[in-house]
Amino acid sequence: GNKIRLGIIYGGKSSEHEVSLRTAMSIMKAVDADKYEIMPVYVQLDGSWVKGATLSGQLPEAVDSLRLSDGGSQQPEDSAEGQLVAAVRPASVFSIGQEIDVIFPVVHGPNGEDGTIQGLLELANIPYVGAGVMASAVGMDKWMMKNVFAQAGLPQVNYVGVLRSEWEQKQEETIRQIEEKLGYPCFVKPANMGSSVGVSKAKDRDQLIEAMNLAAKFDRRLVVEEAVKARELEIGVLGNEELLTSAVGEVIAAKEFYDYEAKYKGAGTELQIPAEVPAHVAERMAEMAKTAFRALDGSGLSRVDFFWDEANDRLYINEVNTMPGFTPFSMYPLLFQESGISYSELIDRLVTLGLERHADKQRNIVDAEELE
Ligand code: G1L
Repeated sequence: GNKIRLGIIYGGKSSEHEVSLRTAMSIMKAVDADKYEIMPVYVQLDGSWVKGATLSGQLPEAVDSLRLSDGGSQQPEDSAEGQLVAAVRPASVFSIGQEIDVIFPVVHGPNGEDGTIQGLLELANIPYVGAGVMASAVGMDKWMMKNVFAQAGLPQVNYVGVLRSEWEQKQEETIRQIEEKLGYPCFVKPANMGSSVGVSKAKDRDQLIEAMNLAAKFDRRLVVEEAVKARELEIGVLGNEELLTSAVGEVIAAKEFYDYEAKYKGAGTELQIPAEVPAHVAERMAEMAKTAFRALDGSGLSRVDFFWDEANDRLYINEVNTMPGFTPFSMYPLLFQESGISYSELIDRLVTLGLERHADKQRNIVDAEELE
């Protein structure tokens, strides 16, 4: 039969550009060439888009060959790598949509706010893999995510949301509120960052002020959390309506906390899969992860992160990641590998789930006149 035409949007303006390139490469290599045709769409560091020639069979060998460039022309031309490339506008997904069946978005929104790429794909009516606009946006905003968890009755560590303007205008009052509700040590985080940029731990008032000032450089919405002494456990969720959960993994950080370096450079962290935890902990995690996924209205996949206070057997949900690390060596794919689903099967299933979610959306009446 006909091959599935899979678009991959990768690169992007964000700090995760290189991670995105490596992820896109892994996906391209893993898919079955008899089943898929790949159309690469590279978002350059400056935000401009370049569409590559369709790949079927012969795949690029090196990540560098994915750094498509163009002569600034809108016409297709031969690139240095001998591939046909063309500069395109983000809005040209509207025409790309004619040439592909489903898109795998491996890129954060141009402003680091998620849901933007998904919104573009919604407008273009193109099926895509993973979370929709709302789940992507909420999953990117730690403050909003905590509000959603609270509403769903999920246990989480105490937190305080602070606006940058509040911090700047009412510093003393804010400090008093944080000390009263949380005390020390606590974590201060910008609400919007996918990674751990701008995050720090405060052990006293001076450190809190420093941490707040740092986080306020990255977002106008800040979250302060109680720091609990706990193990960091993670689980994968796969599905749209019917959800599968994976084995449980543990992140063992050698550093003071799971920081940007550790998370992205792999320095000082170790993944333990499966985690050595009692069955009742894994079972509770699976239930809570599905509750969280549904509360956010996730689709396709999510990695759900927890804190487990072993001494008191307390489990707290930390966050849902709708765009988790996704190379074959990342936690999410490794968790499903442990559960018997290989990397390429995972991609197959995600593509199918994206197509199913799109078909389900097509059922909706969007114009009341259609009823008449
Ligand atoms: F499309 C999926 F499956 F939803 C998806 C998209 C993006 C899964 C995982 C990711 N991950 C990334 O894009 C990243 C971790 C490389 C950040 Cl740029």
